[in-house]
Amino acid sequence: MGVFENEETVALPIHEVFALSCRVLTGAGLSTAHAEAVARALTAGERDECASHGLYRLPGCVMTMRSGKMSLDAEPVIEDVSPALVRADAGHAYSLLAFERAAPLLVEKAKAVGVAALVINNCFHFSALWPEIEHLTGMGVAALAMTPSHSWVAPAGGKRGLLGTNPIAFGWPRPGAQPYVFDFATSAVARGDMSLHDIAGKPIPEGWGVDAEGRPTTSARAALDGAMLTFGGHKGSALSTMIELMAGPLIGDLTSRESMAFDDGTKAAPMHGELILAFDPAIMGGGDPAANAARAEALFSAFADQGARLPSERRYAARARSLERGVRTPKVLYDQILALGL
Ligand code: NDP
Ligand code: PYC
Repeated sequence: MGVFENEETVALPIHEVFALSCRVLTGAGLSTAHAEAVARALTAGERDECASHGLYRLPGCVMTMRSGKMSLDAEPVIEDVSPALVRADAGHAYSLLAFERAAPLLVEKAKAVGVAALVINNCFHFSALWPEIEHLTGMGVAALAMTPSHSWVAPAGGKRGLLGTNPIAFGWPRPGAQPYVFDFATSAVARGDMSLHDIAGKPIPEGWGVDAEGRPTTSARAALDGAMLTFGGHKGSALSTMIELMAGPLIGDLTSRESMAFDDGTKAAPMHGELILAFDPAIMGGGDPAANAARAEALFSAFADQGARLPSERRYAARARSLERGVRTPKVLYDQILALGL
């Protein structure tokens, strides 16, 4: 429950999270195919207790749809560019359907040539990356994904928004076990989490943001109005810049600053591109994939040996709980969804 610990909640079975999301999205005019792809992502986020990218996003999705900038029904156009490259043009619709439609060709290519890339262009992007990464590890490949956002984040040494919250996610398929997956913003925290602190009226830790004058702040509102900070100082700043370049100009799409200019004050989700790479362990590892996989497992076991946990272990535990008992959504967020009247 995170920042809403001890607040009133509403109990929902998982299938109702999906149904509610579909109802709201189609009620606001989104095509069924897009609505179901978006609802799958929101339901996964709620199920895995990733509050910043679960049901909380639904009002923002509707706001984006009403911005006048988005296509509510564009069919993704998938192009087989070369033996190792797939391009999906989302046509100014949400990114998720484009990913789902292009993923089989990406994996087919990775399994044919060892490594392949999926470029998604012209997409509105609001989702966590781990559902896509898990989709790909489930098809037997290792995967790396990245995307810019809006220019809310100051570079190390600066105090004004320039970079996005720019998430990067990686997944490693594990025979007989849930995949190793990490997925995090290159800002100290996702903007969604900062906004949840604002809604809950909770202070933020030092190091998450600065106010409009560039002074350190523990007020979520002041940091949202000022600038967010990167994680790890200059290291997060450089990683974030790499994401701007690799999932921006490299793939012929917008940087976070350009996405913010495109938005022009409508407060819609960022609109830009996404880069996803897939690696086939059988081809890349040479002779003995089973031995390579076993060496990876030895690395993972050594975490537990010293009491450390792997990224995604919290998520997988939350998933098991939610599948058994349903989810508990903070009432304040549920009420925001009902207030849409859809
Ligand atoms: P966190 O800082 O919470 O980091 C999340 C990652 O770190 C998860 O993989 C998490 O695993 C892992 N992790 C956390 N604590 C530990 C620990 N003690 N030991 C090992 N691993 C740990 O998340 P962020 O706020 O940075 O990002 C949250 C989400 O926001 C991401 O899913 C990201 O994709 C999304 N996002 C999307 C953007 C977009 O433009 N589309 C922009 C920015 C963020 P676990 O989940 O199991 O705790
Ligand atoms: O939480 O930083 C964020 C975010 C940006 C776009 C989608 N999520």
